[in-house]
Amino acid sequence: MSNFQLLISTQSVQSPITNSKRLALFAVALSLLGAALACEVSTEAGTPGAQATLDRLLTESPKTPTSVPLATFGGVFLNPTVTPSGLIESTPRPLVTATLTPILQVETITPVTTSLPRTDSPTVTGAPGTATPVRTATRAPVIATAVPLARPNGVLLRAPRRSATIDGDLSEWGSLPYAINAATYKPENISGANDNSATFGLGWDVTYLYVAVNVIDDVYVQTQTGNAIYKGDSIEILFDADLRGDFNVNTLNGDDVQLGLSIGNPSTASPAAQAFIWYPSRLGGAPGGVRLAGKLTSNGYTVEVAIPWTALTASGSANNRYGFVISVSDNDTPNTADQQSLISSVATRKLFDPTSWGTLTLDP
Ligand SMILES: [Ca+2]
Ligand SMILES: [Ca+2]
Ligand SMILES: [Ca+2]
Repeated sequence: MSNFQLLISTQSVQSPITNSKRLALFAVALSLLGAALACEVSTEAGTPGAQATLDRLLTESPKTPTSVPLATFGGVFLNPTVTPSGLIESTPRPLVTATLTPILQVETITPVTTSLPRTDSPTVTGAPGTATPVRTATRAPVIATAVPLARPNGVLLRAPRRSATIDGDLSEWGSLPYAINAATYKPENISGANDNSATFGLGWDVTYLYVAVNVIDDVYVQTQTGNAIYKGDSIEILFDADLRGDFNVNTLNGDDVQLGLSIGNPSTASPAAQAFIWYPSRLGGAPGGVRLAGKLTSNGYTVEVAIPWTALTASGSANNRYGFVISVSDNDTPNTADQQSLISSVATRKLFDPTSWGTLTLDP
């Protein structure tokens, strides 16, 4: 056996080695020694190979971690590394290397769009003013029929639709509604109501205008005929057939009639009862168709007459209106012809001015 020299010295290690490492190196040396002895025993040339292995082990450049077998130590994998001095040094390697990447939880707050409370602008309303009234055209109502006319003289005389028995008896007339008591000629000759006053009533049908007169007269005198009957006790009617057309005409024309009525001498019929038209001249004289009667009474006399509308240049229709005045002449001097006074249904009566007359209407 040749010289065998195991040089294991801690002084040969330049860097400090821990005790555990020394134990490991020592175990490795023992195994190498065993191998050398085995080689020495079996072959002469075995010693240089062991020494070379040991030298190589001690001087070889550090292995890469992957070329060094891993060994466990205390349940911890050792990752042996070779230090620059040639010593193998293990450093514990953790089983799990957790790399905790901090997670930034960025809360993304999505802005919630919420509707703001609605703010309604106050509605501008007009000041509580007063509405301007809208002017609308208002047409005057159209009157289909003419406005009824009435002259402003006396009351409106109404003739009901009726007939009469022309006999001088006024009993069928009842109370006569209208008065004749306005002195229109020589009022100084009128001593009172018993001297000359009267009441009268009217009626009409399609043929006649009916008139009933009750005269209060203290002395009945009538000796005249024709156009002179107005000089005895008698009746006069002024009739305007065209009231509308002549409403403002103050002179006589063709439709204005002056008609006289005399009962004559009712006891002897001499003179006889008669009618006479003075105006218009074309109609002058005794009108045809007049029915006339009268009676003496205890305080005067009666006159009952039916006058044809034709004698009045008019016609009988409901609501017709005419100018109308009735008057009474008085003569109290027997056997004379004298108009001593005149009373009328309207005080305004003037023979030649129709606008001074009253108004007659024919009731339906
Ligand atoms: Ca009669
Ligand atoms: Ca008289
Ligand atoms: Ca008389």
